[in-house]
Amino acid sequence: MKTILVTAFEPFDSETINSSWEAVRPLQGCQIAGANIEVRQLPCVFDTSLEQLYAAIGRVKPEVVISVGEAGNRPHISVERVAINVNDARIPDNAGQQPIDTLVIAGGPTAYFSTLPIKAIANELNNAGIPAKVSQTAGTFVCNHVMYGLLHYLNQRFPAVRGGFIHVPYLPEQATKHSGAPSMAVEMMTTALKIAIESTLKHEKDMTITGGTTS
Ligand code: PCA
Repeated sequence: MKTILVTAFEPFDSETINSSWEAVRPLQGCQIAGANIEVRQLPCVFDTSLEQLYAAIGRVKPEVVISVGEAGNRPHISVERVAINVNDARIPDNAGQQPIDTLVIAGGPTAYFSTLPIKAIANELNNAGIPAKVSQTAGTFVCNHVMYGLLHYLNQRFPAVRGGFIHVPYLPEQATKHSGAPSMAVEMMTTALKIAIESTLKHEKDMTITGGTTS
């Protein structure tokens, strides 16, 4: 049976919960479209997050890796197209590190494209009544760092394994503390991730450019 590794993050930026973890946590041990789902929480810390991700890939041996993070200012599910080789932190991470204009991987290409079927995922989410878009930036904080490190690692070590990143909005209970912030119910986010997994298993390739690097 295929295994899919789904990661999410611990809380950061003085939040007590992280919407990505709340959405991903219920998927542990689920079977979706004949695949077994393994979930892991990553620390919101540069480098340590990647060490833990690589260790999880080594243990779980997944066919697909989907990393999920919180983007509190976005109203929809963001299916990320590209990760860039830049760390440029607006705030310190959970270990107090705040890299400015450093490389994620020295000597790595400028960027990696997601190898998930990003257009198919966004379309199928919208067809299910869930607001979603392909996003052209995962930012320059720990989420982009994890997406870049994931795609670099898969490219170098496990080229047959597909991977990518999805950002989810705040949960309603988080949005109450940020005036005017958009939010989405956790059940809708979890359903969205199930659809993203089904869509990934259904579409080996997308209509868009996937799997390449830019240098
Ligand atoms: N969101 C942050 C890091 C952890 C998370 O959930 C980001 O978008 O970089």
